[in-house]
Amino acid sequence: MNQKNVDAAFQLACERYAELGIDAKAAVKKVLRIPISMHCWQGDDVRGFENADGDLTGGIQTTGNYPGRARTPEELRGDIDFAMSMIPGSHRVNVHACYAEFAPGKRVDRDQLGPEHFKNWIDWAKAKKIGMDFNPTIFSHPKFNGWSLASRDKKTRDFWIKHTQCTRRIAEAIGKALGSPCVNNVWIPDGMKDIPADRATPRAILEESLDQCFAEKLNPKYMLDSVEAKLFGIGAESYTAGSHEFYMGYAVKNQTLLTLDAGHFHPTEVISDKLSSCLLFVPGILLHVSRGVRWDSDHVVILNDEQLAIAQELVRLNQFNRIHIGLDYFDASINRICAWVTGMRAMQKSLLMAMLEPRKQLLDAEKKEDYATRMALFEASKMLPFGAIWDKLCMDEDVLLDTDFMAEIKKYEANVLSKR
Ligand code: RNT
Ligand code: ZN
Repeated sequence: MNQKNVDAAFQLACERYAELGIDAKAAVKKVLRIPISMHCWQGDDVRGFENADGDLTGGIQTTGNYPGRARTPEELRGDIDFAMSMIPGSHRVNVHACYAEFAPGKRVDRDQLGPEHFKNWIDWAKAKKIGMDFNPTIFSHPKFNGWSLASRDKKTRDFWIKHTQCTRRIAEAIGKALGSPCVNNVWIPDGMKDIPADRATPRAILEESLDQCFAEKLNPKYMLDSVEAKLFGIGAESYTAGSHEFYMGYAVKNQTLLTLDAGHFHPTEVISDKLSSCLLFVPGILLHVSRGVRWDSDHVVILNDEQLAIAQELVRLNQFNRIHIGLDYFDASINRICAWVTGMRAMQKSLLMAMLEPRKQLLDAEKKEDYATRMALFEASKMLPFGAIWDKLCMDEDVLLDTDFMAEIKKYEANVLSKR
C-alpha cells in the first residue's frame, strides 16, 4: 500500500462527492460509530464447548472441514482478537449458551446455567471495552429431539423454558457488567419434515412457552429480548412452528425485539423491504445479516445487491438506536478468520456506500415521479469513487486494506491455525 496514493485518491474522491452535495468525511465518521455484533460461532463451526465433537442438530449445518477451527475458549477468543485487529471501528461479540465454561468437575446442564459460566467471556469483553449479545442454544443437545419450546411433551418443553430463563438472566448480567444492553435472541428449530396434519397446536404451545420464558421482568437497560423466525430448516422443510407470521405477531403483541435473518425467507423475499414495516410495530430489530444461497441460509456476507439494499434501508431509516446489527453465518470450508473479516468489512462497506448515495437528488426525482432520473442516479452512484473513501478509512483506522489483509491471515494460519 502506498500511503501517498491512498491520500491523493481520497482527496479527489471527496471533491467528486462534494460536487454532488455529499460529505464523505462525515460518512466515514458515522460508519465508524456503528457497532456490529460479530458471531463467535463462525470460529468453531457452531460446536461450542460442551461437547465439541457432538453433532450439530436443529436443521443447521456447517459443511467443510478446513483445518484450524478453534477448539477451546482461549483459541476462539484469540481468533476473535486477531480478526478484530483487521476490522475498523469498535464492535460487539455475540455468544451462544453452548459456549459456557465450567470449572473442572463443575459441569451443569443447560437448564442450570448462570452468569458465572460466562465470566471469562465477560472479563475479556470488559478488558476490550466492547459489548456482548447472547442466545439460548436450543439445538445440538440430547433434549432437543426435533422439538423444544413447541414440544407436546411437558418435560422437554420445561427443560427448554428453564434454559431460556437462565439465558435471560445471563444476558442481564452481561449487560450490567459491560454497561450496554445485551440482546438475547431466541431461535428454535421446531418443525416437521413433511406436511403436518396440525399446524396450530405446536404454535399455540410455543406461544405459551414463550410467555413463561419472558414472564420475569428484567431491566431493558441491561437486556433486550428478541425472537427469530425461520421459513424452513434441514429436516423441517414443510413446517416450522416459529414462522415469520408467528414471531411478527408475538413481537408486536408482547413488544419484544424481532430478529430478521436475511437467509430465513423465500429466495426472492428480502429483509431490506421488511425493516420499514416492522419498525412501525415493534420496539426494535435485531438483524442477522447473512447470505442465503439456494437452500442454505448462512453463507459468508459479501457486498452484493441485497447486502447494499439492507444497508441503504438502515441508513435511510436512521434509527440505529433501535436496530441492532449482528452477523450470522458459518462456513467451515474456508479460513474462518477470513470469513469473519470479510463479512464484517462487507457490512461496513455497504453502510458506507449507502451513506454516499446522492440522497437529495434521488428523493427529488422520486417526488417528481421522474423515475428515469432516479434509475440513472442509482446507476451513476455505482461508479462513484467509493473505494478511495474506504481505503482511507482503513488506513486511518490502522487496519490493512482489502488487498492486503489476506497476507496477514495467511501468516496467522501458518503460525497458529495450522498447528491445531
Ligand atoms: C438458525 C438461526 C440462528 C442460528 C444461530 C447459531 O437458522 O439463524 O440464528 O444461526 O443462532
Ligand atoms: Zn439467525
